[in-house]
Amino acid sequence: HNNLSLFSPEQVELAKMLLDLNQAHLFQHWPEPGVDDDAKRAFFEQVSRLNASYPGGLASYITTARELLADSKAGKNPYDGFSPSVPSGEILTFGDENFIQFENAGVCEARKAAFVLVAGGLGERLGYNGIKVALPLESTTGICFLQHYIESILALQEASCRLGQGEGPTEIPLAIMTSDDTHSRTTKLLEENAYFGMKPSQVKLLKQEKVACLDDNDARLAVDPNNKFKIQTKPHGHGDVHSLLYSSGLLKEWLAAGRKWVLFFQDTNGLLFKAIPSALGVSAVKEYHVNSLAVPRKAKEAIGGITRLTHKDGRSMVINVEYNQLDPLLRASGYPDGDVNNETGYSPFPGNINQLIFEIGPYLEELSKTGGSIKEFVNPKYKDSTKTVFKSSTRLECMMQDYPKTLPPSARVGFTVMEAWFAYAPVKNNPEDAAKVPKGNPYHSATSGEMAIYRANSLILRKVGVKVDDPVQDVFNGQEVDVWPRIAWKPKWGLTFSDIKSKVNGNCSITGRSTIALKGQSIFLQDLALDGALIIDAADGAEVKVGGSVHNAGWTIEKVDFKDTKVPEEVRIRGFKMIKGEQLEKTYKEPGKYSLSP
Ligand code: UGB
Repeated sequence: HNNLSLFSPEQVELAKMLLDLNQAHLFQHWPEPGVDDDAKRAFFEQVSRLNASYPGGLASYITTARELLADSKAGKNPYDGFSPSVPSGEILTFGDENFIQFENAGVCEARKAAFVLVAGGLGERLGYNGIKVALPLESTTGICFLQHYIESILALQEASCRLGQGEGPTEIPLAIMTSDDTHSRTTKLLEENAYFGMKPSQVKLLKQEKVACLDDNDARLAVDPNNKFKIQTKPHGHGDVHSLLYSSGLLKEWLAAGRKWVLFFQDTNGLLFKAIPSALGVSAVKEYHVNSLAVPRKAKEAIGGITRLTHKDGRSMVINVEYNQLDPLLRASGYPDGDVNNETGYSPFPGNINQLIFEIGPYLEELSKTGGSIKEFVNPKYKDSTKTVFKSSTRLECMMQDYPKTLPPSARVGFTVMEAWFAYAPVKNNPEDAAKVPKGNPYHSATSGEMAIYRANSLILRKVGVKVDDPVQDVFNGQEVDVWPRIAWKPKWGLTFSDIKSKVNGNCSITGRSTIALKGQSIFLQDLALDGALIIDAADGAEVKVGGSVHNAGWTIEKVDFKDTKVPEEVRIRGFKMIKGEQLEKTYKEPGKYSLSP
């Protein structure tokens, strides 16, 4: 009953499409022509965006939704016909001969890499109000995750170009997937900090769009409860990254520029870059089209399990089975106890940390066929057992690690297991939920994320011969953690094991109450005995030898309660703050050779 002349021919086409898709209810409450005409036109603008941002458009979205909702209603198991078994992958031990070889291979290869950070999620589980990449990685240097990631990529770029021979790209690009929830704050963080030293042209932001919500099993689109001229939308999941890389043309551009690898990573894992060089080395040496990083996983931990699935018809694939599906799948297929720890104290299924390395050539070839759409799922909450009415609207979702599900058996899909202490310490859970995590399982909180960095750095320095005191136990925000000396360094100080080894000489020791921050590429520790706090900042070209006995009152850790709203949110979610009592702090701004020996 609306006057069609109010609308452009494209808008009229969109209206027809919606009617053909059985979506007439979207117009039923529209007032007569002349009333709310602008809002009606805005409605079509939204429909146009929803149609353009989904591979195959809204028609394809609704068709898939109907199929998946019918399967869900029928209780169809997505793993029907598949039986799970424990796969075998490359297992790396930090610092051994094998690891060092893979690290070297990875650093050589890195100049041909491109990084993709998925940062469109708001982190509801963490309950933090800002964007997660702006959170401090640790409170000794106070740098945020994004700065650490960018500096790690730049350090890798520098090391790779130094080692690499012949022609090849000299800049490693970084793409960041944002969403309406994170886009403007991510842009602001980058712009206010001069891109943390990266060239602005090296960084590309790709914004994912939300998808339409669904009200019933017939995939009728939900009207936004706050605006009757709008379709309600919700996030589609990190799987959007594939279609965005494809539709933006970025992947093609990277391949044309001679790049070979794309590395995906998540917003808050402060240890990740310790594992990147060796994992990339595994991809290069083993010629993996797809390489997923994994860590030993405690049964029922909220990370997916890497599983071999073998179908009755003989098909077989190694794939992530999401944490909520692994236990039921095991129980239904000959493991009556489900997902349980074995004699090693861990689940036999390694945990997916969603750090993926793809070879660009085969990846782009596959996306050219699919447009980047990957297997989706739907998770409606039904009102009752008839499964006809939803408690609230639902939507299709997708996960980036599901990409290999549609690959042919000839694809070389592998995985690499790393020890969690140097590869995985995400910040995902709020203090209250973290405190409820079963004893022995990782907290994945801001508290454990920071403590994991000190632990990893302490263990790495021990491996290169530094005497580092044992940790002490303490409790912050209800979580019992090991507190190691607060050891922090910039990525350019120590990117790889060999790199770190070359910077530590003689008899060095660090006491348990100490803090050390090394911010510079060429800082060499020589017979250093540290008992207190030592902060060294050295510009590129300044070579500083640090030795002798450094003793001062140092920095202490003071507890903070997460409910104490007087304290900034990023501090109270970790449950402590640093009290900077006394330190030896030196800054070297000019190139040259220096010696610090108090
Ligand atoms: N993200 C987006 O960019 N867009 C979105 O729409 C959603 C998320 P979560 P999740 O390593 O611990 C994953 O919410 O999905 C980004 C794996 O599925 O932190 O619960 C978001 O910003 C799981 O198998 O994690 O679980 C963040 O950077 C397991 O590996 C990233 O996607 C688990 O991560 C992950 O989002 C893990």
